[in-house]
Amino acid sequence: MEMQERVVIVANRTPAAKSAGGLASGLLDALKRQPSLWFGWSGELREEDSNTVQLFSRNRLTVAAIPLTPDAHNRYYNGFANGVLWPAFHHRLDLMCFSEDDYLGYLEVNQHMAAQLRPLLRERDLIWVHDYHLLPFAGMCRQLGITQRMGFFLHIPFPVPCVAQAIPRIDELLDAMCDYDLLGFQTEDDRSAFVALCRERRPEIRLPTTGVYPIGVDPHELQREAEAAPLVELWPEDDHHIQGILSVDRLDYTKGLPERFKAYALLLEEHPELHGHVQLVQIAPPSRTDVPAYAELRRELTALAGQILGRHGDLEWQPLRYVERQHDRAMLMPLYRQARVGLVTPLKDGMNLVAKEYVAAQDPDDPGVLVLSRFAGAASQLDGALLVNPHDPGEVAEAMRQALSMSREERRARYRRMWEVLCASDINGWRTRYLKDLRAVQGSSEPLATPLSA
Ligand code: GDG
Repeated sequence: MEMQERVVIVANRTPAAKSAGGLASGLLDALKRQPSLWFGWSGELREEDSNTVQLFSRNRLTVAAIPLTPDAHNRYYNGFANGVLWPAFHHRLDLMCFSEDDYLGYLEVNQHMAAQLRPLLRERDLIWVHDYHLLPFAGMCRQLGITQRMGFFLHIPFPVPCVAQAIPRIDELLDAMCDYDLLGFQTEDDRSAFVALCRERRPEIRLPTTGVYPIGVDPHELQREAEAAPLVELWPEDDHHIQGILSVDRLDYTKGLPERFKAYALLLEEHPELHGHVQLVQIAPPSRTDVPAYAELRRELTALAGQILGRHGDLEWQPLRYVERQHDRAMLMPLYRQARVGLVTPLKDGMNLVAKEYVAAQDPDDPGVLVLSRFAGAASQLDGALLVNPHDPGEVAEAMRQALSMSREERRARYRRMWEVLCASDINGWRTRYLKDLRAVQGSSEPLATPLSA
């Protein structure tokens, strides 16, 4: 009897890890129905015995988790992945901090992971590798004689060529990416930036098949979660009813948090009539706290929050609530539904699932308004949002004002357009389209998928 196909997910972290992040929430939703193996780092740092693989099962998903040594993890994760690739891919060359030693650590961990995965593989596995931590993983697998089909999906943006060329070792990284059979991107801009860079720097290399697969959510399930009675009523409908603006982001410099706070301060400055009637709730759990740029951001943000509270607040009204504690999704969804405005203004973002979750959570009869950065991948799909330049505080403040006063009729019309997009490109479609294309790939270098437009 022929063995059933199995999908093998390879990602930096296994889903056991409790951390805020789009990759885990996006993929876990997608894996409910398929026999699959998820392989990655357990989150555990150990000096010795780094060859142990812990295996456990969750329904149809088996998780294989490996520990890393503190030194390997520091060079691979903090050093190269988050000290070079993350800032550069988000167009923040000023924050990029390269060291040869970190780069070697990055390659070593990729090689180590490939070696640990090899004995777990079966002949009919389809291997689907995720994100910038694992750009050279396919090449390491091929060197070890792993022949199964391998695809890669980049969750973050791909930088435009003039920025990408500044990344040390970019040519080696491009060559390594070309060892995959299928490269998936969030938007057509990302895909074409990759292809343009390869044509410019590696004209002789054979490009793998590339495609565009904007990650989605499960809108119906999120809607159900959002309808649940909220554990917290943020803005009770009493005499002093306050209109809520909600933002939820990992505390990351790509998410545009200081710029957002400045735009909100400007709104309060220019519209004193809103005082007492509006409140911004910012949920921002810290992440990557070992990377220096993140500690600096946290200091800047808490100072700005203090300024807004001190300047505009009074004994009866707090214009801002700033919360670092992480909340799980079931808790978040009813909160999204209470907010008149979902404020999602990253400076650059691969997709941004919070934008899609906010829309999915709304009451169709009386929905809130999404204010969305043009530089989030989600902006290529969600044209019912008020699209803004997050670097322009005046523009963001004006969009907030417009959202707060928008008629119910217009809110409904905008919501309906976005709801249809969420349903037409949901998380299950994302997974099945990608895997179908990975199965079908013949080694052509033509783009396979066109963007699912709004
Ligand atoms: C990367 C790319 C891309 C749950 N509790 C909290 C929280 N969550 C969930 C949210 C959402 C996810 O985490 C955050 O996803 P995003 O897409 O907004 O952002 P990244 O973590 O940067 O994800 C991104 C994504 O991968 C998927 O491809 O869309 O562009 O950067 O599902 O519900 N999030 C926060 N606080 C919580 O307490 N911030």
